[in-house]
Amino acid sequence: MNYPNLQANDPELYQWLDAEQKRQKDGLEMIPSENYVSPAVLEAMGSILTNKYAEGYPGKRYYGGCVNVDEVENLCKRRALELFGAEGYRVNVQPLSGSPANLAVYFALLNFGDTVMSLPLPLGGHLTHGLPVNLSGKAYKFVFYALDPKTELLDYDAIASLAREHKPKLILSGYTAYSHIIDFKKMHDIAKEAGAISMADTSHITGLIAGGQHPSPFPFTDVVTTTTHKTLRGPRAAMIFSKEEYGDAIDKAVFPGMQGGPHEHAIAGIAAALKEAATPAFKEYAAQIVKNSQALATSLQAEGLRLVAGGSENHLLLLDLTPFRPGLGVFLEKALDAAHITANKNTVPNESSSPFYPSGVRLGTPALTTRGMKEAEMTHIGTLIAKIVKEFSATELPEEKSARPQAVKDFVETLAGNSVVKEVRAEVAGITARFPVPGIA
Ligand code: DSN
Repeated sequence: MNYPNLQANDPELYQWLDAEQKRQKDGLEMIPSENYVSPAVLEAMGSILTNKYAEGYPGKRYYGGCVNVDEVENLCKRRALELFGAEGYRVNVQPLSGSPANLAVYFALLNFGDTVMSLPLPLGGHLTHGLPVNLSGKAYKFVFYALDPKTELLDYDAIASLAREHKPKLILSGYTAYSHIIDFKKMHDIAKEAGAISMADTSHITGLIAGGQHPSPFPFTDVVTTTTHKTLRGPRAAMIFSKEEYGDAIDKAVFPGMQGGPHEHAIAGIAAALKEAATPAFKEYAAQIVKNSQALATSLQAEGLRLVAGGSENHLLLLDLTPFRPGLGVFLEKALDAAHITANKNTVPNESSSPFYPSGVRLGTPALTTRGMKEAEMTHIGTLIAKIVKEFSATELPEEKSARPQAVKDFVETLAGNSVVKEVRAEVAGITARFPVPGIA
């Protein structure tokens, strides 16, 4: 039991933390953007630093009593620059999360209406990479590049020619559902040729970069943003690295442009995670994430399932269920959930259904690797996922849009009594019992 005070004083709230703790322990966490932080990161996040206001930056605050948080924030920044060998860069560790970090960069370096190039969300981009309903898509003119329709990989020649045509002010790389290596140097060179700022949102793969498992965007990319809670295994927060010439504008955009007081407890959590990420053990962890992802891909493919772009070179893979039924992703997410495997529905390239009822499921290995699972477990888990896919592969998404929510509800109700779900859930319990979660007693 990790929350004795809540348990004693607020049982109404405690019950949900307790239930969530059990869910995180008893299930296979396979959302590629999730992870389990260390007890040290949890301590920092739950620390008394949450009591402190510190608007401003170290040495230039708008509040008294910042002597200690100044040291925490400076330590965090030093560790961040050292970990990535980011010489000539400045880092801002105050963004509250990834979306505000990206918006702060645009706010700092662009005028409203300026042209930006990115990969759209349905192909693996992000909300803040220009989705029309997101502030990014409303405030700036996004021109989208696509993936090569045959290989489902980035087509650098096509991106370069689009950049020549549109002359954007900023070109964005870094994705949320791309399972292969990104050539950040090529993306930077394309930007420079077009007279654009190069920006990489490395959120998903920052831990792999730190661990030497993915080429780095340093020391050439103009601006690098990242969340800290994915493969980096830190708290829910973000950082912006920028070449010195952009540093003042970015600092001003974060505070006072977009945010007030920074979350110094989260900054302490980032500092703790960065120390861990600099160890040889973290390098091994990053290498194992990739080996596990490849073992999982091999297992799923051996079961006859289709992976977008033919597999995985990083921490994630995208299962395309279109060959069974368009729109099957939503049902599969629910069925996996019932079997205690947590993943998320996702669009696939050339999606033939819709973003809310997509045809894919995104899977990842960072959290399972944190628990110590290796290739043998991934191979086994691949067969379990395939069992679920095959059991439900004929599930039809109604043509009629208004009938879809009820169809999903009805489907979920059938899951508790399904024998394949029960069988897979029992096997999942056998696996999770052998691999404790750090920080969960
Ligand atoms: N929502 C995150 C993800 O799951 O990929 C990206 O910010």
